[in-house]
Amino acid sequence: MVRDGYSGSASAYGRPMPRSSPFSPSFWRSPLRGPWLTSWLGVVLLGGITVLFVTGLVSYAAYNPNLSPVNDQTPDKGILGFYLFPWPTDPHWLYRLNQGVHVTLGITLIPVLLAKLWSVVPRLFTLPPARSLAHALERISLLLLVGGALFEFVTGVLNVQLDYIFPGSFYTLHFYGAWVFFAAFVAHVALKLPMTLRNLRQLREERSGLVPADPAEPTVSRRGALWFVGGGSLLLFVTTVGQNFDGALRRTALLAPHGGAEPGSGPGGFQINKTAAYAGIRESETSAEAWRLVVEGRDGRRVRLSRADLLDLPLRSAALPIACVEGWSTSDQWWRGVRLRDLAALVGYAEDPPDVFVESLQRRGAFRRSALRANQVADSRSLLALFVNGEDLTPDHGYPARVIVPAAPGVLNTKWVARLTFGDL
Ligand code: HEM
Ligand SMILES: Nc1nc2c(c(=O)[nH]1)N[C@H]1C(S)=C(S)[C@@H](COP(=O)(O)O)O[C@H]1N2
Ligand SMILES: [Mo]
Repeated sequence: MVRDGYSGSASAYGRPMPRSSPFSPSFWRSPLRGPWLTSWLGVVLLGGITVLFVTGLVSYAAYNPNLSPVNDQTPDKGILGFYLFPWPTDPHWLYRLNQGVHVTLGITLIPVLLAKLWSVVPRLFTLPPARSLAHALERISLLLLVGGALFEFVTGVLNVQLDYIFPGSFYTLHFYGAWVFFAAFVAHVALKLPMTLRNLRQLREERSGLVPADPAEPTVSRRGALWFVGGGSLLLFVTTVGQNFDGALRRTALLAPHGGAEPGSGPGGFQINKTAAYAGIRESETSAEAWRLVVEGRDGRRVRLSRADLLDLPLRSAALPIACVEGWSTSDQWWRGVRLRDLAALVGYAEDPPDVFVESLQRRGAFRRSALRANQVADSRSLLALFVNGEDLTPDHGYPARVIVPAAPGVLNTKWVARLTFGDL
């Protein structure tokens, strides 16, 4: 048996491994394995995972986590938050685009990731596990790379499909996991890029431990295998991307999370995240007699407004989408209500409106409170909406009143609002 010093671990214990053992190089027989396939899959992942990492970090910034603890799922991030910036309100579809790309691309890359792992799986079996300190370090970096990739993809998919199964902790796990995985990824790319580029340029493949010692008969060409992987990705893409649109296109999103409330048709017929029933909102608390909005501001100024009082204030319109961190979004809906900056003016902030802390009627649940930054309050399209698409908000979309802010993640568009506290946070 040839010992190539790398995958030739079969003889490391001085006796050959039986062919039935995955630690034996002759166990892996697919003639498709080799640096050409691995390099092509690697190049696709290089582009795709870089975009995933960037859109993921941007998604965290979009919450304005440094503004208030209620916006921050990862308060112990330390220097990993170095890049955070005040989230803008333009263009108004910014979060919709960012999160649509993040989730759709992540799902589309699953076949590529699995194919990449398949293409290098013989390398994951080496005995002894580490031959030297350098080799041990390299093995640990591969563990972080492969483990990190699987962890990020699995937690991401579980979150969008099972609807916050790890409430709160998902964001934290996915955020820290992204840094560990990406660090290992950068190291891996730095080590493999020269070889990748040579493999893609040359016709003759480099000598590589991936080429099987004892190849089986091919049943499909390498190009065929790449098309197969690409076809899988395409299938996932066309059954996912529709969740960012309405109507017939949305119905193509077979993989989008369902089982939630059906939005139905009519003015309120767009996707609902949590229903009023789920959030424990009772009709008795939202009625004209019962519901009051409390607005607090400078020097303890405080007003209580009924829905009728709000209707007497100047009403403004804005066409804005709902874009959820889970990767679904709606097209622009036509909202109508009172500008947040006009409400700030009622409690002593006639100029330069400050930040605002928003509280819902909802008593439990992670999204019952949120904080908006001064630039978001100041934007004339930021509303306490009372109507959507020409009619009263439906109970599930936040009746009697909800926040809607351009470019912000859905989470910050608090429904069933009960109190607004203006002031620097
Ligand atoms: C999710 C991301 C990735 C994972 C989980 C992954 C995993 C792996 C693993 C476990 C190996 C075997 C390691 C070894 O024995 O040295 C490997 C080899 C390799 N990877 Fe990656 N990789 C990823 C991304 C990439 C990228 C982005 C590139 C290209 C820039 C790339 C190019 C290569 C090459 C050329 C090899 C060596 C093939 C050979 O030795 O013949 N990989 N990869
Ligand atoms: N009070 C309250 N507001 C909330 C939520 C919630 O659970 N409770 N969910 C938020 C999330 S995560 C999203 S994506 C949007 C969804 O709004 P929609 O159901 O009207 O589409 O509402 C946000 N506002
Ligand atoms: Mo959301």
